[in-house]
Amino acid sequence: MSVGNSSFSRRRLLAGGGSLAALGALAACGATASAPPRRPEAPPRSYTLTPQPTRLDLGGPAVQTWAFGDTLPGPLLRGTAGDRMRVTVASRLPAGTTVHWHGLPVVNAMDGVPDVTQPQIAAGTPFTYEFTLPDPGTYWYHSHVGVQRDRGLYGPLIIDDPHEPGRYDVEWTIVVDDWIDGTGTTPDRVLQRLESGGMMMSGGGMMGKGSPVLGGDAGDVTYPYYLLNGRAPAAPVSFTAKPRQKARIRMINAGGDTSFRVALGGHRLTVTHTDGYPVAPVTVDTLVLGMGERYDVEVTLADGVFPLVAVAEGKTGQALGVVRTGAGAVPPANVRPAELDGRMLDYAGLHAASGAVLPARTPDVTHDLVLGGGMMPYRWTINGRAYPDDQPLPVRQGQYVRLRYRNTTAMYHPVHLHGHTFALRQGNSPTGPRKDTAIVLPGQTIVADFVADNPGQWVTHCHNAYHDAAGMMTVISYQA
Ligand SMILES: [Cu+2]
Repeated sequence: MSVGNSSFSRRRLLAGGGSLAALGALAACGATASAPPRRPEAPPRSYTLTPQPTRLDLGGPAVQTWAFGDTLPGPLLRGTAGDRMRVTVASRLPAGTTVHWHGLPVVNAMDGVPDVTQPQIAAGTPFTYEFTLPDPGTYWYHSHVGVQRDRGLYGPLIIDDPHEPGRYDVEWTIVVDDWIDGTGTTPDRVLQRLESGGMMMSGGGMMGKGSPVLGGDAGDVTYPYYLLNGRAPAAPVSFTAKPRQKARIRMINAGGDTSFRVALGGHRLTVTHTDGYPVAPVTVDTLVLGMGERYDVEVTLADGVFPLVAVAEGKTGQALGVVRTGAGAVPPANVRPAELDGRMLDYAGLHAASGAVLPARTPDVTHDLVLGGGMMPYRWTINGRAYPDDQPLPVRQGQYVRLRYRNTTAMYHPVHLHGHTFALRQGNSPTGPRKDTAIVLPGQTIVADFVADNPGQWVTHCHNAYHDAAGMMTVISYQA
């Protein structure tokens, strides 16, 4: 496992020419150039999260796991852009933990990465995160220690737009997940088996059937359950509205090793945002949500009962929710709406909305991140190195930075950048979508541009929980 013990690594603090003095200066850098004006009149939105061992009913299966409190997903954290948010993490876990605010460009010391931005939080020693909510959108939070987030340690975080035009009548947030914890094993034991080469012998076969959409292997782990808002398809969550109402559906993939193909039976999906940021609206039948990615879609609801399906792409099984605007029976757990095989969203069809375009510049610095490694041995690398034996990539404040993620492996990787939102550059298009997580298919290179406007030590890593834990992570290191 790449994540160390609970001691705070001085090496990380000092990595890449940074200094303790520079860390001290970070407080002054809290409001980055892109941060909205604070609303000093508003008191901080205060929450307490309690990571703890608990028993959860998943709608049929009951499991012993770790979660924030006793709900899955964890509590919704919500505020308006410009608000301060204060979250006290009071752990009851038998292991150290941290919380990462996925997609939010918070001050570096609040980013929740063990050994990089803070020591792990121990039971009995609460830690308070406080930050300004930057851009509006759909975000989420999760543990950043080892494979803890492949237990139940995740939840949604929504930032409202003070200028939201309110074009929809109802709003639903769905969090999809692959589930194995408490079903006779734990994510830590799954990782141990992968690292000992023993996953091949586990029941059901390891690789599943594969996925043309994902370029081959669909994952390393076979999961017994797929969940939508913490429920197995035998007991799905219902979303109720009236016919002809406009719904905004916010989708978050909290999965450890599974991308989901999402569709709503009887409806098309108008995609309005990805990873928090607006896109030029595009209407599709289905989309694939990689681990860590988010999409917001708008739907004008028909009259009846409709399955909201998230198929485990390239695997066997699905998560299910039910949209209800009229009378009718709950769809069967294995329902397969035809929209799953209709027009699918792809990155080439996504363009940043006019106000969200990151103007292209000649990069001041370009870094190549070669994604390598594989199953035997179970080791995943960036530029040939497995974290924490990585080589940090230097940047300087104010630079226009280009990251080129090149996938030389036989498996896809959803890569995630902390502390910044990049523009995905495609060919000569100047309007690539703004994202913080993007799938890199086998053999593919993606180009992610960002402005270095948030000083600190920021990790970038594969959002497959097992690849991340087996080394596919490095640090974007601001130089003093
Ligand atoms: Cu990966």
